[in-house]
Amino acid sequence: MMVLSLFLLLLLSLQSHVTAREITFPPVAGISQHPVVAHAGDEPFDIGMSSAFYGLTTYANLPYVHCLSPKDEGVEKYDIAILGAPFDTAVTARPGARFGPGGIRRGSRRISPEFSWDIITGENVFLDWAKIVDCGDAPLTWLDNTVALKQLDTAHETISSRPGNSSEYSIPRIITLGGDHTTTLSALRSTYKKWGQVSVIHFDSHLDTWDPKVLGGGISHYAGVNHGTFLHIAHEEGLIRNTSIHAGIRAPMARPRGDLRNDARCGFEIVTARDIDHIGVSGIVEKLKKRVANSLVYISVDIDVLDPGSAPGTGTAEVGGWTTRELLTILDSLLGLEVIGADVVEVAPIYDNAGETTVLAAAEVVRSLIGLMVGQPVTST
Ligand SMILES: [Mn+2]
Repeated sequence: MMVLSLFLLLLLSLQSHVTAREITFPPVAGISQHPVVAHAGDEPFDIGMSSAFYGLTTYANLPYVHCLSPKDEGVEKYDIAILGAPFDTAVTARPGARFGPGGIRRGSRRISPEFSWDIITGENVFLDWAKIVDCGDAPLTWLDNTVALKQLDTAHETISSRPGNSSEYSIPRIITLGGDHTTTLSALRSTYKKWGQVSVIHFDSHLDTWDPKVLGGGISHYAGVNHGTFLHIAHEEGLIRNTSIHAGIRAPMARPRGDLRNDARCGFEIVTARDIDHIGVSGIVEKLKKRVANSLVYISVDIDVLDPGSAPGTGTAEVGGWTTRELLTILDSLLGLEVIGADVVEVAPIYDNAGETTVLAAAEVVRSLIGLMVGQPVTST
């Protein structure tokens, strides 16, 4: 009897211990803009502070701001804006990147700005000087690519025309979540209006400087504007400097001499995917930094720069690419460049796997890009 009583007492004490732990749920991950107080037992606790998995999905649980409002009144200021570009009707292989912005946000679901100190860089990019917000997606038609790009041009101009929140930036920076790679053309048109010509660091397995006559077949002007020609067009429009560079190239070409000659004419040098086997990550970083030195930089990351083993969820996958770790190290090592715009494109979640390998990688790439914007020495603007 005595033994049984002691056992019951022990059970009761365990029960009350569990209940007490539930009541005093520790305030960790997650930023709560609108704290919801609930009761577990007798004590109230803030649901928002107990989990990153609540509310509507923004990139990294950042606050949503209606940056695309036609009015200035009532729109919160920001320094770095995340903008989705759900567009995939200018691809040459598999479609699906219109769902990229939603996929990358889903891949970032676990990221909580308050719980993001990075042991590698020693920084929490979200809690530095910059106010970072998610502007949602630009409204883009899927029936007319010319109109869709004009809509995206307008979205970029609207977002970058508002005053920055801090005194560090007079012009807010935008990180675009693609969308197929054609969406970068709108971003470059917008950066040209604000900053003039920029050098592009283009992470991709493909050149994307193809002449529209080669990739598009010269069928029509409309057909020639696509995700494999946008850098050719950016060059023709005078948006980019001739000190640009590709990184991770390995895809097949139509006419090696012609394609490469045209690529050089568009202002690009090439770092191939296999260069990493010869000169390593540090050799690649050195090449990239040297090429764009002393100029403003736009960084475009086509997720197909990664090997399909690291990022299967993309439209035109090419084997023999870099790992996620290699790409993140290269990106983080570019600290010090003046990055005035960036994007992560060609994420097509339909081809991703159950472990969401691609969208998790894309979410981390976005975090590295934010790090370059937050950590860079601000000089001209
Ligand atoms: Mn591309």
